[in-house]
Amino acid sequence: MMKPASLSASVLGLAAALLAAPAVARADMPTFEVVAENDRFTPETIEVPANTRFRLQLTNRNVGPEEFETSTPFKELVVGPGVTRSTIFPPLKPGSYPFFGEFHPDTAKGRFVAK
Ligand SMILES: [Cu+2]
Repeated sequence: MMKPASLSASVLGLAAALLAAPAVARADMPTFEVVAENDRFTPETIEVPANTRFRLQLTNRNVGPEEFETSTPFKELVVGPGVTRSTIFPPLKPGSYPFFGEFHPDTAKGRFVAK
């Protein structure tokens, strides 16, 4: 039987491990940065690892808001001017996945290429 002191130490250790785990997962997740500027996205082609969750981080340097959107998988990310936000994409099979800016559909276009 554990003494109370060692019991609470192991509970604390477990709590610390549970708290640490998501931070490690976040740090390990590949992150791709995109900038919206002059109503376009840079870069326009983003190579991502296939079958791997990844984070998209979007910084909006347009004068107005932008909405980053993909149809497959369906994702929307609305970002106000001067703001950076991120969203997580599910694992993608190898292929090309277009994205566009819903507020500037004629100019803000690009694609993820999963390899
Ligand atoms: Cu939308």
